[in-house]
Amino acid sequence: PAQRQVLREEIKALLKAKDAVLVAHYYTDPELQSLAEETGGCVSDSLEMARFGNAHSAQTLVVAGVKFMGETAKILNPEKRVLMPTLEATCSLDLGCPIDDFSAFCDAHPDHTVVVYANTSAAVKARADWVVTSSIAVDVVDHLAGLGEKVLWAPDKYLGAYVQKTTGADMLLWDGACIVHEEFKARGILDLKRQYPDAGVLVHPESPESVVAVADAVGSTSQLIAAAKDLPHQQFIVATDRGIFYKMQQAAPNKTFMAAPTAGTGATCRSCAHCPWMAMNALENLAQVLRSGDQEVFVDEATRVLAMKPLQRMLDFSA
Ligand code: CIZ
Ligand code: SF4
Repeated sequence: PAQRQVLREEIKALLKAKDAVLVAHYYTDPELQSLAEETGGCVSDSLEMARFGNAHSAQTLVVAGVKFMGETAKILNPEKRVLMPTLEATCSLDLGCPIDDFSAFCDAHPDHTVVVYANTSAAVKARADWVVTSSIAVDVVDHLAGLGEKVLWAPDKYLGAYVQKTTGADMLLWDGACIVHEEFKARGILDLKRQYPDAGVLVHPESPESVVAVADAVGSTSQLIAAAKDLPHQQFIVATDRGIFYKMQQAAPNKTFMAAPTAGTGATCRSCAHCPWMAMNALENLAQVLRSGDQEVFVDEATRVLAMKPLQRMLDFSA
């Protein structure tokens, strides 16, 4: 603990010395979330991370999260330096949607408006008409459906199915999934509810439809934190990354939170309610990247200019 404190103090001094601000996702380690809070950075979902980094005056953005979040920061802030604790942290949705296959899919359906989730590479965003996060996916697709547009959606098939069901839009879905949310099981949640009959169930729509069906609230990370505070329940079963418990506990200090059950439990479960890529962010590599300045994010300029358009559309829509 004394050593952690020394490391924290070193990071704080480095952030100041390098004119850098720490932007951390809800799914990162509480150690990083609290450090971002203490140093005037932010802890949030990917939409707010993008907004915060864009508005902040610091010349260096340090993004604790996964690769697409660092790329988004760079696309929006080409003049700033964007560092990540490790460039190795990626996402199964990004990995499952390679640009060549995706581009061919778009070419095959030229009459569709292309809407991609923020959890994609810069190259995939560059091919899209719209970028959305889970907090505004329903609103954007509802808007497009109202204009009579057909939607090609990528990459998360569960979030896509949820948006389709909620809006009634005409949607073609890419076959991708988040390895964390895909593992939650409705049967396990119902079993746990028999033990805690008064518990509310909070579900992120990257989860399978059967899990969404047993929810008391369905929404993005920010929306689930708000629900934890606003719903009358004193206990919650939570179907999203357990990194979120840090902020949920802050929002509702007297309530208790349990991770929703997954199929595989114990040491063999690589992604039980915690993203293995988010988990790559730590105090040690954060300090290291601030000392060395390596692990810098670059996006080639032609891609960046193209990806900027659908991203800006998202920010303008949700402003
Ligand atoms: O699952 C993720 O990576 C999420 C929820 C990202 C985000 O939009 O904050
Ligand atoms: Fe990707 Fe899922 Fe990890 Fe989010 S939690 S970064 S969607 S693998």
